[in-house]
Amino acid sequence: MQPEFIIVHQQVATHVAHIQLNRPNALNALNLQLMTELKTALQTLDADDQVRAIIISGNEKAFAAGADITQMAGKSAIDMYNTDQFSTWDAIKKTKKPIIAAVSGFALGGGCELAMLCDMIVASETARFGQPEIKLGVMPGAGGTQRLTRAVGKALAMEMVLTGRFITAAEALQAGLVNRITPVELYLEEAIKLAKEIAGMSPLATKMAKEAVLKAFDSSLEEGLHFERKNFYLLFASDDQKEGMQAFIEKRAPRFTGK
Ligand code: DAK
Repeated sequence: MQPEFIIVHQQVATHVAHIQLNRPNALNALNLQLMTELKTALQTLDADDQVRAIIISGNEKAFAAGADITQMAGKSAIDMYNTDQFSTWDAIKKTKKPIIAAVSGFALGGGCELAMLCDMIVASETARFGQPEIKLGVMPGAGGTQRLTRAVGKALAMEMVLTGRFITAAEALQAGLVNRITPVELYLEEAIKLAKEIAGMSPLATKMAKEAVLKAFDSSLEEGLHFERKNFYLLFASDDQKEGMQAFIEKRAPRFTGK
């Protein structure tokens, strides 16, 4: 069945797929259907050998202005528990291929959390990041207090979470939340450029490297180093390692196959 709230561009550049959140009338508010569609699309692209990097974007006005407030407003704690939205977010988190968020306009609440769930963020100058849940009488629920704090540090994270203040793209860059900023007309192009660069590497190595970097967030240094070492050794079992090193020696571009 065709998704209703996302558009999937299977091949926006060689080995690069693009998922566009597409609920423009609600600033791409993340309702349950949209999140399920996003999860399914990511799982499909993750299993597709032709895809090596994935971009998630919204539109110029909004990446996503948060979870759908109208859908949540009347819910009880038990409704929330039974809906189990976390299983969708957890499934998205399991995507092995690198994901770049291309953010323009609002990335708020769940929208900011979704961008942070991605591996890198390319932002347009108009991007605004925020965790305004406090103004709704709640708090971030999809990783905002944890990922934001790790990305920007305690002082700014506390301020954003406790006041709901939005930060600009420039502040986000300075704080380390985003990788780079572009003029609004170029943010998607820049994300594609970055994704293409990554897609030119060994797909096996990028997956294992991503996995190892993410390990830094939930392990001690010793455990993380041990994990890194395991993946490092494992890559010497791949054709891509032989090809990559041989290509260097022969002074030519490598041809990676993901084997
Ligand atoms: N939900 C539903 N509709 C939204 C929305 C949202 N988050 N944000 C905007 N819209 C809708 C507006 O209602 C409006 O619809 P119509 O009235 O035209 O039908 C349309 O989008 C355009 O919005 P505005 O007219 O408000 O546009 P403005 O430019 O004036 O203002 C704004 C833009 C972004 C400042 C404003 O829309 C706004 O404050 N939006 C709400 C931002 C917000 O509070 N976001 C946090 C939501 S709470 C979880 C996972 C995640 C979450 C929770 C649980 N689990 C896994 C369990 C996340 C929670 C949240 O994100």
